[in-house]
Amino acid sequence: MIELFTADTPNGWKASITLEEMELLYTYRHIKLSEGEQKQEWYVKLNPNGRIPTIIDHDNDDFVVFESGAILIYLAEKTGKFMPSDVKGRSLVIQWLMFQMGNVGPMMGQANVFYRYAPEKIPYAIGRYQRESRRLLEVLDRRLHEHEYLAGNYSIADIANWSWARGYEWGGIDIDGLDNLKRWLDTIAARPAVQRGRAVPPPTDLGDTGNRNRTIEAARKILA
Ligand SMILES: N[C@@H](CCC(=O)N[C@@H](CS)C(=O)NCC(=O)O)C(=O)O
Repeated sequence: MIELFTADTPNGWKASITLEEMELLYTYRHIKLSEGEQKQEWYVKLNPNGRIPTIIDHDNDDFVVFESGAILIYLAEKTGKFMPSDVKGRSLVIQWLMFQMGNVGPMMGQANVFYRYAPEKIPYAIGRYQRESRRLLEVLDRRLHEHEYLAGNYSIADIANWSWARGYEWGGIDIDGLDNLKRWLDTIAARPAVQRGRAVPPPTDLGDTGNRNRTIEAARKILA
């Protein structure tokens, strides 16, 4: 049994969607980010960075994994699913996974911060992160012009990038003209396991509660 520590945010969904896609048995604990639970001593012992997600694999000597990209690779290697084992196929998946970890997540995250959450609107910062996010989504769009998925068959690289790219509107990033990206966003959104994973945990503060002010308030508490 896997135990997942998560919240209703893109990095959390990456883990819950992957667990659902792989049909792994898991339990989850919702870490209340706006209450600072991720910074409590017991949790920082599991995740030195004090962020979600984290997993404990109780079937593998209670092995702990933090950092969402590392969690996805661990689960793919454990199950043999959603990442090929040949050197080139595996490398392709890791390349597109790293593209998300090092680029799409950080830039779109900052677009959210400066466009939505910052009490002070700084046009230079908003413009910088929105332009950079758009450029990264164009990179995905070009890749998806040639390929149905990012790295061969549907893989953990798609799950990771999708979990962030789907939130373009929240960061004020327009995807006009990115038709390959739109097609891929819709195809993945329609997968039942993705829908189940997106519902873990049910939205309470940060996630898509339908109440945008509540999300902004919760995010501001974390950033303070
Ligand atoms: N690189 C980390 C980033 C994790 C991360 O930033 N998680 C956010 C939620 S999406 C978080 O826990 N934020 C709480 C905080 O900043 O205190 C990963 O991919 O696991």
